[in-house]
This record gives sequence, structure tokens and C-alpha cells, in this order.
Amino acid sequence: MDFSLTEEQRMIRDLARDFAQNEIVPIAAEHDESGEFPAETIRKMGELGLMGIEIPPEYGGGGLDTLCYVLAMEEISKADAAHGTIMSVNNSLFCHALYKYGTEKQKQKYLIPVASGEVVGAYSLTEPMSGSDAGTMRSRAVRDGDEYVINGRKSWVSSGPVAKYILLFTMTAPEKKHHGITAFIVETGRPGFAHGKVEPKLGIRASATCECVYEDYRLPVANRLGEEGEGFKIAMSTLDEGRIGIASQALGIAEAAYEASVAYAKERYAFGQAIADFQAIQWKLADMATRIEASRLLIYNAALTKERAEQSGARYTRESSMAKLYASETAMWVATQAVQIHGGMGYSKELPVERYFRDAKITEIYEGTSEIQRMVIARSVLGGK
Ligand code: COS
Repeated sequence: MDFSLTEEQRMIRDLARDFAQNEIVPIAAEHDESGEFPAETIRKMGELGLMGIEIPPEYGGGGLDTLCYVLAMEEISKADAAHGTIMSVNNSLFCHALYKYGTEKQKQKYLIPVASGEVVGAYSLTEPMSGSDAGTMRSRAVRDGDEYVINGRKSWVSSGPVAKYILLFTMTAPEKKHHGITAFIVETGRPGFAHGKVEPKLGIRASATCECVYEDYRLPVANRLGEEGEGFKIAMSTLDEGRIGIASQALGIAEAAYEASVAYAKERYAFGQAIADFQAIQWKLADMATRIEASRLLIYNAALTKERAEQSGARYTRESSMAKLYASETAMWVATQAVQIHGGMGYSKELPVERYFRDAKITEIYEGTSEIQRMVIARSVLGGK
């Protein structure tokens, strides 16, 4: 498989890298500490075309390929994983779904402002009692003439506190289970919509996450995405794309932790020599580098498989899950080694290594836990569903 980068791919990687190193790195620790949403840098990322990378220009996006998206996600997340989360949700979970399943009118009204970065988009599947088992949601939408009336509570909505539009999944026919779920484009800030508690998080603290509460929230039928009952498939196929984004975020975190470790190992002396001269440290660095490279290859493979699959209408669920599983576990493992190599300084807030460690953990949990990815891969291996 040929992974040599095109001129366009190198350009977007370099643009994202320059922006991330010059504008995000200097503010990352402060936003992690305060938990404040980085509105200014996200606005600039919109101007640079990083909030709708794969969406065609006529719908406000950059019109670039999936590898461009992966490369940019990696660079942004290497500087700060919280920015990576906001970028990934906007690109993969909102824009991708709207582009794939939206009507022309929906694209004009909702995709253009989100893909161009003018406003932020979110995705809302999870509920307090429905996480991995996504088909068991309790929220409801009931048809009433030309409208639906929505009631229920959604949790862990990434970018929920700031999103203007949310892609919401809710039950229209509970007796049909998966086949009773329907997708809607919600306009926040209208009667019946309220933000619930802000989730107090271990990592990616600058990416705002909250509950969203619907009480007799009325939505026109025109805001339904796809047909009634198609919601679960829309949600799952959108996560196939999303998981490539999260894998790229994990890769960025792992690289940041690894590079910090190489530099520290060369400058830190113990027992009369740089700690990089000890085999114990060398083996850690060798394993870190190898796992990072393996993650990159799985992610690039998933990106290229997705490009081909989307042309033929095939699925790329297995490749996407493999990339997400391996890259997220690599990020957690590499960040753990990085803390160990840094010793006390790895545990200190004076260096970003402890932040990489905290940020890495979420990549093993959201958009499908490692256990869910293994379940998806095993089903594919065994030739089941
Ligand atoms: N693309 C398209 N369709 C898909 C799909 C995908 N990636 N995955 C499943 N489907 C379809 C199936 O083909 C099946 O369709 P039919 O009923 O018409 O045959 C239907 O959806 C139900 O699928 P399945 O039987 O596999 O559902 P399960 O409940 O057994 O399991 C898992 C689905 C566990 C894989 C799914 O619920 C999941 O990914 N959970 C994690 C959710 C998640 O990531 N949450 C985080 C949200 S973002 S923070």
C-alpha cells in the first residue's frame, strides 16, 4: 500500500502543524487548568478550513481527502487533545453525517455554517442509561402533525455547551428497538431545550461536555435526518468515520508523549550518564516508537479503505475499529511510559506529560470503548453481523 503523501496532504499537515505549535501549544495548559472552551483558536481553525476538511467547498468545507483529515487531526491533537476532540466531533460526527444523509435544504441551512467553522456542531447518542448498548435509549420523539415532540435526557454531549446544532438520535418507535431510532438536526437555544450538568472530566478538559435536556421540544419534520427508523445505522456508520478521527487524535497524543520522552531521556542524567544510555529506557523508547508506527499504518489503512468503500457503498467498520482500538491503547500505554521516564517531573503539572496521560484515557472510552471495538472486530472475524 502506498502511503507517500501528495502535495495537498503535505500542505494541510504543515498548515495544521504550524497553527498547532504556534497558537495552540501556548494556551493548552491554561485551558486544561480552567476548563474554558478555546473559542478563539477554534474560530481560527474554522478560518483555516480545519472544521470541515472533507466536505466539498460548495458546502463550506475544504474538499480534501480522509488522509488530509487524519494528518491535520494528528497535528492538532499533538498540541492539545481537547482541540482535537472539538475538531473531530465537528468534522466526523456532525459534518460527515449531514453531508452523507442530509437533504439539499438541510445541507444549505446546517452543513455550510458548521463545515465553514462559523458555528460548532455536536452529536448526541449517549444517555445516562445507554452508552455502549446504544440501541436501548429512553428519550422519545413523537410525531404531532408537521412536528415531532422530543422528551428525554442525553449525556456526554461533546461540544454540547457551545454547539449551535446537534445531531440527535432518539426513539420514534421503541418497540422496534434499533429500527425505532431516528436522527434529527436540533437547533439549540429554542424552547424546550436546556443544557444539563457540565461533565467534570479527567482530561480533554477544554472540550466542553454536558448533558442536554429536552422537555416538549418541538422540531419540524423537515429537521429529520433520513427516514424514521434509520437513526441507528446513521449513528453507527457515522461512528465508523468518527473512530478514524479519534484514532488520529490518539496518535497525536502518543507522539507528543513520545517526543517529550526522547528529549528528556537525552538531557536527564542519573548515575553519571544520560538516562537514554540505560537499556531500560532504550527499550521503552523502542517499543513506544514501534507502537506509534503501527498505529499510524492502521489509521492510514483505515483512511484509504474508507475512501474506496465510500465510492462503492461498502462498509469500513472493521478497519476503523482496528485503528481506533490499537491507536487508543497505544496512546494510553505510551503516555504511561512517558510519565515513568520523566519520573517525578512526569507527575508534575509543570510539564505537559501528565496532561497527555490524562487526555489519552478518553480515547479508549468514547466513540466506542476498547471492549466495543473488540466486539465489532470479533464479529467481523467470525463472519457474523
Ligand atoms: N454501519 C451501518 N450499519 C450498522 C453498523 C455500521 N457500522 N453497525 C451496525 N449496523 C446495523 C447492523 O447491520 C444491524 O442492522 P439490521 O438490524 O438491519 O441487520 C443494526 O445496525 C444493529 O446492529 P447490531 O445487531 O450489531 O447491534 P448491537 O446492539 O448488537 O451492537 C454495537 C452494536 C455494540 C456495535 C453498537 O451499539 C456500538 O457501536 N456501541 C457503541 C456506541 C458508541 O460508540 N457510543 C459512543 C457514542 S459517541 S461518545
